[in-house]
Amino acid sequence: IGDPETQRRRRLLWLMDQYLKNDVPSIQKSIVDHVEYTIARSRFKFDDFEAYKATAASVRDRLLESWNDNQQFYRDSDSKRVYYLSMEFLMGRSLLNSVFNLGIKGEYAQALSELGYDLEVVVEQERDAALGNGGLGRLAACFMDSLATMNYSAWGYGLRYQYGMFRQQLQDGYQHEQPDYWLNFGNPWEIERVHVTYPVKFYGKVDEDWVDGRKLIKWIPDEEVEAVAYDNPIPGYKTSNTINLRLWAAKPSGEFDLQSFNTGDYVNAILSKQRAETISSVLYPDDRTYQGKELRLKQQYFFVSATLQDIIRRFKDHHSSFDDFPEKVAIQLNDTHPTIGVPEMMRLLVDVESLEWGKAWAITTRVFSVTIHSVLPEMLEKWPIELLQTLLPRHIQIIYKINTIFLEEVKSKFGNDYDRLARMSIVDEGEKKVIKMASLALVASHTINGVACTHTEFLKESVFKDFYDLWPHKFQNKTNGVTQRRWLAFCNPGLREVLTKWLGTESWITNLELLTGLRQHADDPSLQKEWNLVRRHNKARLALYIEGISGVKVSIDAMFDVQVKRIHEYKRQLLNVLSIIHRYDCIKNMTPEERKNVVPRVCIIGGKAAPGYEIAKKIIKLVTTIGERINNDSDVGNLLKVIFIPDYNVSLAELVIPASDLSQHISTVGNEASGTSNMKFAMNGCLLLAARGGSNDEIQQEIGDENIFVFGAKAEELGRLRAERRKFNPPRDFHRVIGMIRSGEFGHKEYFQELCNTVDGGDDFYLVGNDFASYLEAQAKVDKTYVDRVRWTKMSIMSTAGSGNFSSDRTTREYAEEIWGIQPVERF
Ligand code: 4GP
Repeated sequence: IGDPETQRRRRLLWLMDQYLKNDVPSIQKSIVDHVEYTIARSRFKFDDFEAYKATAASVRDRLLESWNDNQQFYRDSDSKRVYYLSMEFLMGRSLLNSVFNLGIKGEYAQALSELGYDLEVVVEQERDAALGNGGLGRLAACFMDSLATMNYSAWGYGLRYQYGMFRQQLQDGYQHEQPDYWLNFGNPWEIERVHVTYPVKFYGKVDEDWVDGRKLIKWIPDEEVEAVAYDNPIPGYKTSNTINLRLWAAKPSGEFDLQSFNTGDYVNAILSKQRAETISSVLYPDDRTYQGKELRLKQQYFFVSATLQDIIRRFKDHHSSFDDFPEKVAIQLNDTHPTIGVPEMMRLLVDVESLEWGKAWAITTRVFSVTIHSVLPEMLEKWPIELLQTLLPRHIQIIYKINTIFLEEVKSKFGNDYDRLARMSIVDEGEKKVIKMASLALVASHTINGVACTHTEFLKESVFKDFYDLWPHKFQNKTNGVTQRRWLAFCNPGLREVLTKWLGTESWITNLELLTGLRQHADDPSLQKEWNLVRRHNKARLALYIEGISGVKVSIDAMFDVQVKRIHEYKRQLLNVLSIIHRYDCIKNMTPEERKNVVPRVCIIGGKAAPGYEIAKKIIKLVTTIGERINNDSDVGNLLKVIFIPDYNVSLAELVIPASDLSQHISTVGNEASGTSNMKFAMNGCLLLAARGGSNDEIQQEIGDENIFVFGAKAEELGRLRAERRKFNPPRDFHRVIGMIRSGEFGHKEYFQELCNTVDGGDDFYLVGNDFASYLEAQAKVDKTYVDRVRWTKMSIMSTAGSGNFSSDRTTREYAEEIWGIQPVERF
């Protein structure tokens, strides 16, 4: 009955109804179907990896439905969207996160178990999507989860690197980098959009032409590649809002074929086309250091050009005039990496869409905002003008024009203050002319934010002071946060149960502030008992893992003392290692009777060093070297173990964080913009040993001075201590420990000299010697507290209770309300 169209729709709805049920038999059927029809294995015989692939495909089916409906809903409602542009997304694994968010974890576990598979084993088959270095990339991933969960209309944009973050292997205790072939066995979570492609052009020259009294500028590029979209559905927790992360891959373009293929050198012509793919092939593994490599700039431009063409195309589907563009589009730049998008936006609006410059600029500056994640001015990107001129000849013209108009504005406010003009100019006219990308981002953005209170204050008072004087209204703080779904509810199921029981609700999973409700129970012996049971269980899991990778048996009665993060001098893993050596030395010099009072510790360190960062690599070797010695010293036994966990990544973090008693966030004061792992540890009831600065300060405020171990120099002392560091004489213990390394006590005498020089002999830039005494004092306090189990447990509960503010739900809500001007839009 009904017209053919109605009949067709009815049929489709009926079919759909048959398809995506979430009861156990339907799930089993869909898994087995995928075994048979997607991966072409026999349903009677498939291994755990194949079970993973089939399960992932089955979960993806379920994601796609709401994802498709969602995109349709966004289109129809035409509400304002935020586009989050990031060169890095450190997503980790998707399977467990997806079934949890969709509320079907129990069903999948049962479905698999009845088929003879264990969900816990199956999820371990998944390779991490490691398209990021560290904090910045993981923050972007947490934001995606929060934006989806809170029903924001949001898209992420990034690059689909074929090689993600390198895999770290240890050979004889030295770091070796192995390529991360993460796409080798296929990525079941992505959808290749063969029809969503854009040309991206490079090099060539700019021609001018006069048509009807109007100057027409024409960029004649001589290289073209194609950007192909790969979509990754991101489900929110308990909502139908499934947002999109669109990653671009570079492919050879079909254009320009004639010329190259007429040369007669057919094979070379093909090979040169194939090189197009290198643009998106590899993630640069140097976090926080700017390298100035041409390929990196190509990646940046490739990324933003495809993204902006896509955004504009989507806008034009519904709108005929650009006047509404800022009402419909907000673009967030995750650090300065996508800043070349500013001149690209101007080029698209002026050269392609024929808007007048002033109008295009008014639109651009209402759309862009930027987050800064760094502290040191030398980390800010600067691109040589020559390079830009060759690679993007039209863009450099646009940058010059932006700069000229901008400097006029500065002059009109501050007069001919040439020093100020030179400092603020986007073009640095020094010996080697460069473009300062941060300045360009600041000029074009309506809002600039730092990532923790002290960091934002620092930006205003120091690196960007001139800009702050000019535009104080542009600066905002947005303290980072992390998603409590992945980082608490899913990775720590034991604690999740306890929290839900004692808070009387599961709502903390979307409203983390509710954790404060734990405070009133912190002294309750039965909560303390349940708390510690969960913690011991988590520690036992980690102990098993450690034994598996190192053969070292660790006691779960010992304190698990953890420092996991990228290896950097400013993060001061060396301070930790020196104190471990000091601890070892003390134990060695004790009588057996005295040793009875030592609090046993397992010191766990993990993290990758950038491949060219020699000092960081030496730090890793020092950890493994002293580990070798200490772990095999029978005088020491269980009193001290030192473990280096290789290839630290998101999945390992999910194992390590819930099992940690103490975690170290000890970057030199004023050098860590924010820090986010401290939030994850605190949430999971781990106590923090923290230097001042960044988000440590805010965590301390929330959880209370008495529940955290803070040490070291204060922010206001930094300048003086640095200036006077060559005169500073570190304590005796410091010299003794350095002396032990230098004299070859642990072997590799020559190899470690250079590392010792970085903190000993005058130039201790990161103030390791200065903070050593105060750090040891804090460590002694940690030991003393650990033996008082009731007190320690209370502090642990109070850490969780005080973490409510550090959810990325709170952070993204602040961005949405105060920067992007968008509201949640829920589809029912
Ligand atoms: C990091 C900062 O070093 C860290 O303090 C901050 O928590 C994180 O960004 C997120 O805001 N920066 C990077 C980077 O990872 O590559 O610059």
